[in-house]
Amino acid sequence: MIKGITLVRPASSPAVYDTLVSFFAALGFEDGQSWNREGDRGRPFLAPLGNLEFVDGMKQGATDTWIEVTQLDAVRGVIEHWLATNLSAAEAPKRISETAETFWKSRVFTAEPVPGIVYAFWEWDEPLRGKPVALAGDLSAEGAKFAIIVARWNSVITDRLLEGALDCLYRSGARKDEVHILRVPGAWEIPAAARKVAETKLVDAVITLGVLLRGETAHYEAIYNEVSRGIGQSQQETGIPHAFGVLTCETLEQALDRAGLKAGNKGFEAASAAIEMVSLNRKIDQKVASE
Ligand code: DLZ
Repeated sequence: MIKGITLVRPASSPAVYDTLVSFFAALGFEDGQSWNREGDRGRPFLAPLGNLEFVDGMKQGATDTWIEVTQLDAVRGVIEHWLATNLSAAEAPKRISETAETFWKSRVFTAEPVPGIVYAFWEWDEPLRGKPVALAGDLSAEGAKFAIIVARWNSVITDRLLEGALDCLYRSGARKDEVHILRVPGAWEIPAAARKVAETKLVDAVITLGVLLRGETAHYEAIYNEVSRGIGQSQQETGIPHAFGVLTCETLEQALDRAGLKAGNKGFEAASAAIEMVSLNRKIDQKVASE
């Protein structure tokens, strides 16, 4: 059974390798397993979908790497920022083309992070192309403001959850000065802080991070019920999305697994849910305004 396609692109020098890695890392690709062996190294960037396409009779374009995205304009913003950071003010604009319409109902632009290495970024005009359109949030955090409430109790875990949440937010385009981190003593204090910050309406979403360990927490059920109820209630009564990143685990080892070891990073997942809800809220507002 076919499982996936890997296009291997040898870099012409270590500097070119570093530049391309920096460029793709800025775009928010999922990281694959990097490798480094006696001078050889590799860094995979994963996409949820890939295909190999043969063409006949089509003019040779500027690139053979076409990266399909959602939110083309937001991706363009990330690339313009990367170019402005890594190249001179005179050179940066030359490395990105205008966004143009294609003949297959999409828009495209090209970017050239290294001279001669060009990538095309494109987006369908109508992503679902005729299928029933559901309103769904995107994973772009551009222009959104977030508060992260993180418990200090079990900080060896909650620090990793925080790291995961920040990784997700920044990779999705959130600006550092629009992400506010609030520390509270323990999970018990999360709902009150979440509500206080949500009531200000100065943030678009709140991300709650904490860890309750059953083995070490007296009245575990009572605390957990109150924390989850409080966070849910704050979300419903303020209308600000609250992502739930409070782990409930039997042991420290289990919690570590969920904070970046073996079972993903629940902080990253909570941040991703928050981003999606902010985007969905905006789309609902736009739809209401346009009808
Ligand atoms: C007291 C306590 C206990 C026993 N266990 C935890 C825990 O596993 N996770 C957590 O975040 N906080 C715990 N706390 C602290 C309470 O959440 C709270 O901070 C204190 O009771 C002070 O109100």
